[in-house]
Amino acid sequence: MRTATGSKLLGVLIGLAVAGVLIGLYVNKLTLDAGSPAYTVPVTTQGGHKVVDLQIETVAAVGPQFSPAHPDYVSYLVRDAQGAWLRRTVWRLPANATVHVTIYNFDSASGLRNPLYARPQGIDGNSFTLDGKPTDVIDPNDTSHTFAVPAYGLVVPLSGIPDSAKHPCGYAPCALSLDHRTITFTFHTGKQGHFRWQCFVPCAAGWIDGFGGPMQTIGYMDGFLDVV
Ligand SMILES: [Cu+2]
Repeated sequence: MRTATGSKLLGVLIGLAVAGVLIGLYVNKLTLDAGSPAYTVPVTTQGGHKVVDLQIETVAAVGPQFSPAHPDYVSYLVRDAQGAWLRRTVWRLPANATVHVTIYNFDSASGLRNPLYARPQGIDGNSFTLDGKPTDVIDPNDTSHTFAVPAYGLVVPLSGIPDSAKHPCGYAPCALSLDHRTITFTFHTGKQGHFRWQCFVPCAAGWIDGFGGPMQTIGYMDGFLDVV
């Protein structure tokens, strides 16, 4: 009797360990599969202080040019100094710097699961500009994506384009002549480190709860700030 219980327990423990390892391998695969090389954001110095200009676009479908394996993945892209869009979501930033961010969002709204994120936090003035207008809260249902850096207590909700938009972007890169919203804000990096950033809107259409695929793969809706 005792031995039977003991071997049952052992069986359960082995089963749990195997499941844990498999989950770990799966997450590791997702992270590395479409992992992103780092993009070093150019730095300027103003009055002895480091300043960077980070330009990003968010798109409903990344397209075959950037991701032949997953053209329909929702994604972030970064703009380099020459104006070219790159599918890189690991951004190298200087420590103790001011970061001016411009996000062009070409996607429509999915809505926030947690309405608290409709109010920006962790940015200068806890306010951003939305199409040029100072904004400190949006309707949670209008949210398309968020840009969030949990280690900084930073979250910015990105308003979507209306479903009735006449000139939506198909595949990235999306030209600024197509329908989009423009969001600008400023934040500051502190000490050196490797900080995760991510979207908190369940925007991955076709995945369980909208949180699979591009939402859990580095290089689409997630990345890192490499603060050096
Ligand atoms: Cu998103």
